[in-house]
Amino acid sequence: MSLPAATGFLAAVREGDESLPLAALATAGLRDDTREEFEGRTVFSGLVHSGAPDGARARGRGTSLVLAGELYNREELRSLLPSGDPVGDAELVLALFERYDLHAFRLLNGRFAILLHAGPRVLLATDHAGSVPLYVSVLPGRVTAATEAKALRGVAAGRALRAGRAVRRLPGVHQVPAGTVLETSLGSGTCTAHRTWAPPLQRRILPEADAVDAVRESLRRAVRARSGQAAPLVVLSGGIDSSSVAALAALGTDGPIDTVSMGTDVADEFPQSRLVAEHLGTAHREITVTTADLLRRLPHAVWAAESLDPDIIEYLLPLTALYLRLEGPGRRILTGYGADIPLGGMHREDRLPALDSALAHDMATYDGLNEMTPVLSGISGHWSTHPYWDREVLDLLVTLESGLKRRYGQDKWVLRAAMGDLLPSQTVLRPKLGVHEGSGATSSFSRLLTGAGIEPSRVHQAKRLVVQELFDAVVVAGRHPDEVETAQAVQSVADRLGHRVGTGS
Ligand code: IOT
Ligand code: MG
Repeated sequence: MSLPAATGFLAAVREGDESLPLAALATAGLRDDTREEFEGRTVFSGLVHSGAPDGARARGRGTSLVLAGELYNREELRSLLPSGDPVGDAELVLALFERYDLHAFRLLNGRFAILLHAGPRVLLATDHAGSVPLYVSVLPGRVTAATEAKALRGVAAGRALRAGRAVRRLPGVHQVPAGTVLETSLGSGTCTAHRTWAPPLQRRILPEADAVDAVRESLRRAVRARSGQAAPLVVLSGGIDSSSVAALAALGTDGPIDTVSMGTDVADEFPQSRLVAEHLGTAHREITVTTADLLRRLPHAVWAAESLDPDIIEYLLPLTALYLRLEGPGRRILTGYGADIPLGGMHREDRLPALDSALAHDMATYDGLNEMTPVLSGISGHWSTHPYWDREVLDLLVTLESGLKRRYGQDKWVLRAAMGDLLPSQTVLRPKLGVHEGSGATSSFSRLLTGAGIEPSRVHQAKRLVVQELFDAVVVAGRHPDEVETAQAVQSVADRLGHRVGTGS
């Protein structure tokens, strides 16, 4: 099977037998709705699946579990249980729960969101990175959870939860934090958060050669665990992050892997990605999106990511546009996303204290941005996964002392050194260019705003307001992004900002 059993869900546990919500998710795929009774409780699960929905569900005595996503340390986990036991990821987690209770979630390295019902307890769990967003609404006697906030818009307003993050203009809807099990008691609706992972604060000292070997080996495992049976597709910019993923995927696959590179009429990284594709012998494609089409996809990026951060939306916009152009059956897509966070790659100066500060800041603030959400590719039926945010890779990269990241005048040195023999030297030495720069997304969005009369000094503020307006349309009001126009949101923000200037307020 090339995709996880389920890529999204809406699930509900009710005391008694009440009417249940419809799973209105943006994630595309086959749908399966199941309703079961457990000792007076009704458990509903609406899945987006890839052909075998039962692989995403597990049942025990008085317990049940639904899982969107997948695990990457299955073998390790299975070694904890009597042999021959669970097959699918959902069954594996439920078996571990029977042994470790909620501490089972501390063992998992994966990309998942889970609802586990065990008698009067309902547990909601995210992976260490919160990479599959999970939202919940809780009232006494009723817990409803979904992998997309918009799916909970029709649910009766839940109570305020200190343990979760409130979602803009969706009363009672909260996002479960990254690396957390939210334990709710069905009868009273009380909630407790248990942290299962936290970003490491300490730094490790390793000799160069050991650090390089450790990075290569952990990334190799992460790529392998994510590659599936068929040849994976790597979204390739020709930078060191995605080129390393492609190189390791090619190394672990018989026959050529697929790569795809996206560009616009104003900017692309085609020559740089072609160089890597030729070097690795991949089946490579180039997809050009016009700037007008790119900007028209802003509502889709917000719809998929449910993020209010304008910088994040700019990173995700070119990827959204690319995924929407990938036709055919659902593909397993590997990206180089996230490497810059633990390696300080967005940081363009030489001083180590500044690099460490940027890193500490980024590791303390990623939660809730939804930049790694699978819904981005899920709206076109694909499944994306990010090896640099594998739990083991991330732990290693974060903790390496910053002198290994910035060394000999290079950024991300330890990664470049680890991949030196698998890639062209030009690629290994290539300086960072963000996807928002390489596609012209940032500059095109800025020009759209200044063209609507917004002062250059207020462009960033205006971007935030445009994203907010789009969020209100496609998430809060539940409109389809095909029916929402970027130009209209821009005009309305320009009017608001212009008006404020005019009235001097
Ligand atoms: P960037 O690293 O440029 O791109 C992320 C991934 O998107 C790449 O590794 C690659 O797999 C894919 N990609 C980029 N450009 C193309 C292209 N033209 N064609 C095909 N695929 C492409 C922003 C960034 O610079 O992305 N993301 C950073 C930082 C996130 C900041 N977040 C935070 N502080 N919380 C990152 O680490 O990826
Ligand atoms: Mg990158």
